[in-house]
Amino acid sequence: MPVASLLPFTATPNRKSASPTSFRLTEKFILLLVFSGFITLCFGAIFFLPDSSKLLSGVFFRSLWVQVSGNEPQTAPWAPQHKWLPTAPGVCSRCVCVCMMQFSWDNYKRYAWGSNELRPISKQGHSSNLFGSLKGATIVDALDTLYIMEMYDEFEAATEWVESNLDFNMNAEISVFEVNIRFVGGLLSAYYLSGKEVFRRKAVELGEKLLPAFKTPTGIPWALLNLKSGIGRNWPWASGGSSILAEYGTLHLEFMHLSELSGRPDFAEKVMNIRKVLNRLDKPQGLYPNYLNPNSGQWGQHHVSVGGLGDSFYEYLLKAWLMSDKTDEEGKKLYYDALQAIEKNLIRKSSGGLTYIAEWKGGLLEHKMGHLTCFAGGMIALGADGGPDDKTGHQMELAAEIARTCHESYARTSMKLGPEAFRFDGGVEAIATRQNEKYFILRPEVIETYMYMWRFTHDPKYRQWGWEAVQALEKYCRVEGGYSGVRDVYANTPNHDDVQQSFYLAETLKYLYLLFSDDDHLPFEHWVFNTEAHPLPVIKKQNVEIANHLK
Ligand code: DMJ
Repeated sequence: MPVASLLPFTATPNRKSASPTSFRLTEKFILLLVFSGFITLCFGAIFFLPDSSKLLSGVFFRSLWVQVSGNEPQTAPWAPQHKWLPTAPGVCSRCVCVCMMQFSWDNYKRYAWGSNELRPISKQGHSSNLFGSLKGATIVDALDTLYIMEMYDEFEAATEWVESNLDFNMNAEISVFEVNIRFVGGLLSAYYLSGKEVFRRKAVELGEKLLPAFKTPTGIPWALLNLKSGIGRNWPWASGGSSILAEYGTLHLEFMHLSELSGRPDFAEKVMNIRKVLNRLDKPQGLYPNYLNPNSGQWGQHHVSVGGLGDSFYEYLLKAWLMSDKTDEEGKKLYYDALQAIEKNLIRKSSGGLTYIAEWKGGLLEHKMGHLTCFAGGMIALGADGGPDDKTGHQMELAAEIARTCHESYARTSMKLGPEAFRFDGGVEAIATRQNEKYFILRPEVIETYMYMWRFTHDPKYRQWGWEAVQALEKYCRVEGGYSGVRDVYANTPNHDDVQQSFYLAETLKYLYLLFSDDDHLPFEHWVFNTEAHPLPVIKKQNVEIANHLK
């Protein structure tokens, strides 16, 4: 409706009795009134709307944006000493995380909808060979983050895409591990959070497609699987045709839930058999080598790591116990025994007082810690109060020391973002020395540890460190078309890798959001996060007892 038609009759230009001047004044005055009324209404709406809707409104959104990113120096100059701390009045840190999610999502939607990931510089879709011709990794990985952040319109659009486009009937060779943690995990969480049947159905359908991977003489699954033919194989680079510990050891949580949701015991049987095979083997110094041959059931090369190739195996032992409502005693024992061996053989303190987790190669230590290894601070904190011999205090200290070391790996770079790996030899501490270890690809592990440490200690430094990461992400990773990794965190200006990883939306932004949220947001008594940060509910003891009773 044109504004003129809203004006009272006295102000219309056709009224002859009014002098031209008085007429112009009256019209201006009324226009001004209408306009200011409109503005007042908008602001009113912003304050009366629920928090999440406020965030998504352009007005609120932009001012936060300027505070965080400092991309408009003329209005709010960003400087390291700037006091935009999470606790500062007027700054809602978790709102900023929603803004970041909105920006990542909108750009993915605009330039790469349906592709696995976004290339934010070239503004097009991207896919790695981990997913074969499977599509939509970012959509499935982001579903629960959208839901948790109350971005319901976006969640609906993602749900529609899953309903109409997510298809597993294709001649595609995929990574069993990656598809399990991102797709099966993402669908399961979306189901448990929203109750939408489509997610349960798709998760079970995809789980069934993964079952042929277990057709090996030992039942230790292949790393790669053709979804159509059901033929599997291992990565050609893996020691003597071995399967990888962090891959076959990171199926447990999702497969237990697939059995729960489908009533089919075979999912659970497959992952319980992995434990049986491992239990039969000798472990050098109580450690688990990263390579295991699925044909012979023997270890490959003796390389042990709590980072890449090993990491989430340990995480899933602990979480299997927690997710079973602490009934899985075997998972518990395996975790605490493994942690004891890790402490004895891999954990060291540098001369500068930084605790780190080294890697072990045939009995020799490599004094290097990966960004991936930094998740261990969170894991150790999560398991600290369940272990034998009342080691809670000791394990919390260890977790805090690892968090501090990982923070140092960020603090000692120009960009205040951590390198892929950092070393404690050759006169350096917590610094990457090799060019090919200086990159940052939007990984979550350090923020994940801050989130766990915050929940367990409420020490404000963890939120402070998380906020530093937010500022660094805004300053160096945010580009016009989304967020990108950087090739060298020690450089002064970013050289972008042009990939917005799906785990940035699934994990990094979710953990940041949870770091700045209250503890009753996905409380740990009820939820366990899979290794891609997809929350899965604890399977309550009484439900299991009822189910057993009904058999
Ligand atoms: C994620 O896909 C998962 O966290 C996995 O366990 C290891 N690495 C990436 C993110 O860095």
